[in-house]
Amino acid sequence: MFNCAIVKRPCKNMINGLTKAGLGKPDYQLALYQHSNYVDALEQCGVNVTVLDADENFPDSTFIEDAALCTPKCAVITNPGAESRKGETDSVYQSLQKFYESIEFIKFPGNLDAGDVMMVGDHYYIGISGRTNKDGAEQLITILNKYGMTGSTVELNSMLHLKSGTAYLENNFMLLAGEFINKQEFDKFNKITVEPEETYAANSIWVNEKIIIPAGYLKTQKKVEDAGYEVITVDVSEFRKLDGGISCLSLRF
Ligand code: CIR
Repeated sequence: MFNCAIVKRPCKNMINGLTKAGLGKPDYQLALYQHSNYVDALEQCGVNVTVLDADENFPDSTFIEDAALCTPKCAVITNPGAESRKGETDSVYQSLQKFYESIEFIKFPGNLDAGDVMMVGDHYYIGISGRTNKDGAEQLITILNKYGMTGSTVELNSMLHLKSGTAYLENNFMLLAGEFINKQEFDKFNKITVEPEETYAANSIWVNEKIIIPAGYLKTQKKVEDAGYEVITVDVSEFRKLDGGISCLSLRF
């Protein structure tokens, strides 16, 4: 059960965010509109949403998920792998102090984007990616162990983050796309596989028994509904242009 979420409004400078999508620059006004629909969707799931102000110094800062990992026992401020994103953690640290007594930090030479971390109960899968290195993953596993939780690593080949292609939907269901479909680590889950043309829809989230998925991915939506879930869709096309989406836009705890 999540009671809280934190989001950060996109800044005008988001049009200069990091991307490999090749889908053109986001439309800022449309992004703002989509972001407020996203907040509405979280509220429909029963969470209290804190909205942080936009920060023009950090084009990618609306993808707040990467700056911290929120567990039931502690928060972990990350050390984002992209140079332009490292300073995003300051404001996230400040806001998490209101919610957490225990806050830990990933430190140099460890890099970690929390978009690479997937929570499955007390266990956390950590993607080793272009953004998260082994040192960062080892630091996180040591922190998790300190609080009675565990972690293990998953190697990535081509996706940006682990949760670009995976989502744990609770009740043993896992949504999987592309390179993750055949990963043996995930064989013990009931796999809901995403068709190649809908890969982007794997970036979805479970929030209090509802699943928020990007609008326009009808095959995935149907598969998730057939698994017994109520689905809420949100159009996040402008965030997709920056390789981000539904999970990247919030911290949930
Ligand atoms: C980046 O490249 O860092 C951003 N443009 C997108 C981050 C997406 N975050 C995520 O998948 N957790």
